[in-house]
Amino acid sequence: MQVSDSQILDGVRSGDRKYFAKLLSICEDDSVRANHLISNLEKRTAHVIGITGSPGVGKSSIINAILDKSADKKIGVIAIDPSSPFTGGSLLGDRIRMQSHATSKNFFIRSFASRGALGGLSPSIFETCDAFETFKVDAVFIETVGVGQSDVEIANVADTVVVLISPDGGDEVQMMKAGLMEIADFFVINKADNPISKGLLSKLRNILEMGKKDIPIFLTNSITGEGIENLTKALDKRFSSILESGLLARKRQKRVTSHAQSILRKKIDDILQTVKTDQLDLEEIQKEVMKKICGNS
Ligand SMILES: Nc1nc2c(ncn2[C@@H]2O[C@H](COP(=O)(O)OP(=O)(O)O)[C@@H](O)[C@H]2O)c(=O)[nH]1
Ligand SMILES: [Mg+2]
Repeated sequence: MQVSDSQILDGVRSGDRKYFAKLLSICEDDSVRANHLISNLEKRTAHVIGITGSPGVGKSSIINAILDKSADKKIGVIAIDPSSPFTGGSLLGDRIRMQSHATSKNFFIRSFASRGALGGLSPSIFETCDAFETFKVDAVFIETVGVGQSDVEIANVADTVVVLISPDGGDEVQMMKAGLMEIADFFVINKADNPISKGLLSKLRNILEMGKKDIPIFLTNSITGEGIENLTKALDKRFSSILESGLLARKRQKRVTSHAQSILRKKIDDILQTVKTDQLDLEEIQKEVMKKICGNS
């Protein structure tokens, strides 16, 4: 069904989910049109929260548990699925995990492939966040893939980064990448039902004491919901405080640059896809790449 820009604008303004879903699809397929539509809509600042950590740590489950306790809020969820570089297909596991909320009137769950561009976040994540703000949600949760670049780059789009670790992932504290320490605003030890979590907590405390930042640690059980209310209260409190202190405004300013970078990266990636690299003459390949990047002038 072809939907005109004015139909989408009117639909989103009147709070119609159907038209908002259309706007989210446009964010994925056509960033120029998405940005045009978004710029014509009123926005309300939402707390953008990145949830990161290794696969299996409980990222989808914790978002699910937070939604369970947030019936009074309007929330958007963006799940970045691992995608196959060959087919571009994405796994739908996360969507299934959150399915119990998928039909709820106040929650919007969107999962899309990371599309494995040249590292970096897909521009559509920025646009999807902006779109959620035009639909006046209170918060947007972004679940990262849990491996590689998007883990650390989530700090370029989120206002608050929550790093999850769990006791069943081996010695996660030891293995934890330095980058994750730097971007974490909150640490969550999930699967607190596992007795090893207490030891993990003291290990993490020791490590954090040596660092510069004072990062709070939460213990949660995403299955029973234990510890989730503590976490959601702390997230709300942080949102008010970064709004007031001006930190949020500074983060959003930086985000504009990251968004522009992601658009440029995608453009270059698209150009490179069209260059035939199966020919052996490196000089020819180089010339062709430069011609495409610099244009025909
Ligand atoms: N025992 C226990 N299992 C959990 C908890 N949170 C998640 N899980 C389980 O851990 C597995 C991975 O969870 P998932 O949310 O898919 O992890 P993700 O890959 O980080 O999104 C699933 O089988 C969950 O049921 C928890 O707090 N306690
Ligand atoms: Mg998941």
